[in-house]
Amino acid sequence: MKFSRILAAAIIATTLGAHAQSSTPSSASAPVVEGEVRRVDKEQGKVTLRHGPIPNLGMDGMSMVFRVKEPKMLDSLKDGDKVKFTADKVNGVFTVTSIQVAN
Ligand SMILES: [Cu+2]
Repeated sequence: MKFSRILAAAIIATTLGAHAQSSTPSSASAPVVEGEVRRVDKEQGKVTLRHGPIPNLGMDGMSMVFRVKEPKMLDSLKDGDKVKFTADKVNGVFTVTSIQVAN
């Protein structure tokens, strides 16, 4: 009984968290991070970025693949672009929530 109540609370918390993320402007909730585009995958809606530290995700600098919140965000990106972006964990997936070229 106790376990199922904890589980229910966790599910509710997760749902509320997802709601808060989607209704809050990303620029207000996540710090802007500098990065460089390594690879754009429009079919999969993904981008590989070499990025600096991302404090809200507890990450140091590295190269990794992100999902993008909107596929059209990839249209203005190409390999080698210097970018400024915000990232968050959306439904358990590291996701770029905003991005702009900073050349
Ligand atoms: Cu990373």
